[in-house]
Amino acid sequence: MHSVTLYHWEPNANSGKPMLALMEKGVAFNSHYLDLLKFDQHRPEYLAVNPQGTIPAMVHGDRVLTESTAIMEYVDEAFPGPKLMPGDPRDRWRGRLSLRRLERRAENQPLGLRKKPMAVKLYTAATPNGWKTIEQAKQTGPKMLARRAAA
Ligand SMILES: N[C@@H](CCC(=O)N[C@@H](CS)C(=O)NCC(=O)O)C(=O)O
Repeated sequence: MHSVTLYHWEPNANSGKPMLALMEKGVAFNSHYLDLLKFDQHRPEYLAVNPQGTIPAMVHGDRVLTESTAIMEYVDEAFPGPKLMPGDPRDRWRGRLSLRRLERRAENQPLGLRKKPMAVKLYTAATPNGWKTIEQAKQTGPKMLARRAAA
């Protein structure tokens, strides 16, 4: 079977989605961590994988897949293991609706290969005082993630 490599950050909404799908299916994968706050996603090695400079991206054999929801659907169909989507069409609709809502919330955050990693924008929205600079985010971001992981 072809090997699977997942390029991801912390298991937040976008990176966590394909991670969960792979783990639920029992698919072994190589984990390639990119630190958004260090702009790893802008490095030429990664842009050669995904020129959009966003994560997650998954490489399966010679195929590069992007877009977290589409990756989940691919994982569900391409690998054996428990079905991730329910059999009943109404339940599938409900599942797709939840994912679409999640995507819309993420899409409302401006994307930013360009100047600021999206993580900074997201956490700016999520923290009471907001992060005004990338430096601030770098200082408090890892602590916030550690707190979240410990919770
Ligand atoms: N719609 C895409 C969004 C991917 C995305 O924007 N990911 C963020 C991290 S959660 C990112 O890579 N941001 C990098 C940046 O903005 O520089 C998906 O669902 O995969």
